[in-house]
Amino acid sequence: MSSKDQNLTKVNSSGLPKGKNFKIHIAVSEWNSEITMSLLSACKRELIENSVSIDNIIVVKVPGSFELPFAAKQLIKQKKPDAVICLGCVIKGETQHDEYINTSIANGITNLSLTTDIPVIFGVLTVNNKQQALDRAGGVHGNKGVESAQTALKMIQLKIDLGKQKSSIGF
Ligand code: DLZ
Repeated sequence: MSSKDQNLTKVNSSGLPKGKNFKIHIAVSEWNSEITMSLLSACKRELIENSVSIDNIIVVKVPGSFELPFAAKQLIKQKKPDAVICLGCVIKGETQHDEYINTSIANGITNLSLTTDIPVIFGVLTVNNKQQALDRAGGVHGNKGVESAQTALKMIQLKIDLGKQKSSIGF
C-alpha cells in the first residue's frame, strides 16, 4: 500500500516496545536537508518518547543518501548499536540518477542487515518531487522519521523475543 493511503506516523504505532536500554543510532543525509532534518527531529523525538535515552542515540551526517550504507556499517562496527536508522530523501530529477541511488541504498541496507544481524531501517523518501517529500516529512502523510523510529524499536524487540524463544526450547 502506498504511503498516500497510510499515515506514516500512525502505521507502525500500535504495540510499541519501550526502548529504555536500546542503543539506536541514526545516519542522516544532508542532501535535501530541509526534508531530512525534519525526518531526523521527528525520529529522535519518537525514540525519546518511547524511553530511548538521548545518550544511546548517536547521529552521524553524510553528504548524500548514497553514503548512508557506509555510515551505517561504520556505526555497527565501531559503536555496536542495537539498530541503525538511515534517513534520506532522494527526489527524482531529469535523469535516472535517482534510480541508481535508490537501488544502491536498498541493496546496501539489505546486505548490511543480513550480514551483521543488526536491523538497519530504510528511512529514505524516494519521491517524484519536493511536495511529495514535504507531505511525508511532517505533512499530510505523516513523517517517515517517526515510522522509522517505530520500526527500529519493533525490530530490536523481535530479535530479543526470538532469542528468548530459542533458549526456552533448548537449541
Ligand atoms: C547526486 C545526488 C542527486 C542528483 N540527488 C540526490 C538526492 O536527491 N538525494 C540525495 O540524498 N542525494 C543525492 N545526490 C547525492 C548522492 O547521494 C551522493 O552523495 C553523491 O553521488 C556522491 O556519492
